[in-house]
Amino acid sequence: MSSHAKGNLRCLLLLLLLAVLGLCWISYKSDPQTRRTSIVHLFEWRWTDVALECERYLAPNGFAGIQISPPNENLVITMPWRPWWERYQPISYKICSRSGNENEFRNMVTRCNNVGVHIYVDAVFNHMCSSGAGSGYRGTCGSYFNAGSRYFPAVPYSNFDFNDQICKTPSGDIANYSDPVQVRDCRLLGLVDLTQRSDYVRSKIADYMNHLLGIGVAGFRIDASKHIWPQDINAIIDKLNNLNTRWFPRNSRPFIYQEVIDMGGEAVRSYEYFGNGQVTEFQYGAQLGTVLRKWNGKKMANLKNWGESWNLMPSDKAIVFVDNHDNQRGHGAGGSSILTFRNHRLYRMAVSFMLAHPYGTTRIMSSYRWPRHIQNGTDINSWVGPPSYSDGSIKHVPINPNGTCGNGWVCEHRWHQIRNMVIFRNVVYGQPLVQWWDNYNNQVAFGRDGKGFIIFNNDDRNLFEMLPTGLPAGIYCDVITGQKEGNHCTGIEIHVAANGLANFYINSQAENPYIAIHVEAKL
Ligand code: QV4
Ligand code: CA
Repeated sequence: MSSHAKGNLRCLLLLLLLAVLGLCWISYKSDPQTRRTSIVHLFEWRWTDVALECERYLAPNGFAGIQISPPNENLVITMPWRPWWERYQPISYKICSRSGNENEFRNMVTRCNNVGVHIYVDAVFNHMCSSGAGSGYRGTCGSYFNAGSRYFPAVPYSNFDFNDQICKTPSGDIANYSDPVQVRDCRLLGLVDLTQRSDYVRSKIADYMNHLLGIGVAGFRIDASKHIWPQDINAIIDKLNNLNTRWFPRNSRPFIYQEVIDMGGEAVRSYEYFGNGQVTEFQYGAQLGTVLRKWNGKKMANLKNWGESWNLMPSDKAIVFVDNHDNQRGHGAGGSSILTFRNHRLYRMAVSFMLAHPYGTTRIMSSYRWPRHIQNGTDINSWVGPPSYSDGSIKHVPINPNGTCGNGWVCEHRWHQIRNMVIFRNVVYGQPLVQWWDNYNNQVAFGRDGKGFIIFNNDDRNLFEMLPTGLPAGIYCDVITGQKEGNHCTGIEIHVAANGLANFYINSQAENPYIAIHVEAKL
């Protein structure tokens, strides 16, 4: 080959390399939501509605996954209407519940996986139904059971599979939360307690979970994990198959998060469960609620070292949320500081702070309305189940022309501030928190290194500040008062100068007293 030809070849190879690099760059650039980071709990939704929501809303807005209500057969309870919590009283592991049958479940998992939204199943296997439930064919699939004799033939379980001989309290119920043994081996709320130390029980539970994995679910919330020995959860996880390779890479393991309520002061601690996967961080919503409500002298400036320094668990272990289906109605733990959709102004700020902050894996609550009725400090209607017809069937979730939900569904995940912050979190993924600013009170701001910036005014005086954002120069559209549509901004525009400085004004009385900007919302 002449040296001239060699030169041409080299040139060609170089061009080819550049072309490949260019293609990679383009595909990277054209997919701003490569990393999806948030889970939404579609509490009590029907499977057919979940499937539609994946396709029409969750996938296009970058949601990573959904926590669904327990899909297995449960005890039908009428009081005279059906409480939401009947679903935490299993009768068998058949897939049929008020949310739908197995065909509808399979259809949902397929359709959600096809658009890249993963399904996380609420797995209830600490217990079966209440010991006082009697007997009969009162499961949601019509299966027979006898709670008194601990007989659940549709699994099958019999009295050998329960902790009655192992629990040492006189009543058989958990009496003292400072004794870790009875927390695990006695009955939670009188629910008949399975003995997960038995290989038979472990196998029955794993069979159920493997059935779901085969259908294509991506992981599990393990209900009442505090009441199961961590080593028993570990033994069950060891029996689980990998994720379905129709949608997931070979050898992918199920995502596991365990429900442990550790507010301090009890025998069982969340770190005992870290070896099995992630754990719910209930301190997160309780503390954030206290700060935003300005209780106990707390202020947003205190959030400068939010995270592990607040005695929260390590970030990579934590599932975080502002409220959940229990503490939004006074069940479980968390206390009065918990913010919910009812305090919508503070709630939006809390959820947005959570989504902007790098700590933890974030879960958004999506609720239904119920007629709250407080008597002597407790909500006597906290049992009220989802919007349903007189035959007990759950109502569908109709979408109004403005994108909100009808039929009594709150759909917090569709509030545009929350939706836009789910996108914000994806855009800033992996970027460290930088440029923290506060006024020593309740005006705070921080950036996510070159990708996004957020600023809050939870004080009673207006905010006027010029602050370094760390963002490239340009005009950005605030995703809280509006959003970028085409090349136009429907909200406040923020001008970032060449040196990264920008002026912010936030009226303390504003309906949304905060501003969030990110590089995908640059005009
Ligand atoms: C009643 C009495 C008991 C008595 C029993 C006798 O309160 O003292 O022993 O009767 O039969 C419902 C009723 C409850 C009733 C129980 C059994 O509310 O009053 O007990 O049924 O009949 C949900 C609800 C519970 C509900 C339960 C089962 O929140 O109210 O109980 O479903 O239907 C702790 C745990 C934590 C738990 C949290 C609520 O550490 O794990 O309490 N959270 C999870 C779920 C939650 C669910 C369960 C666990 C149980 O998130 O939704 O409880 O699966 O903090
Ligand atoms: Ca137990």
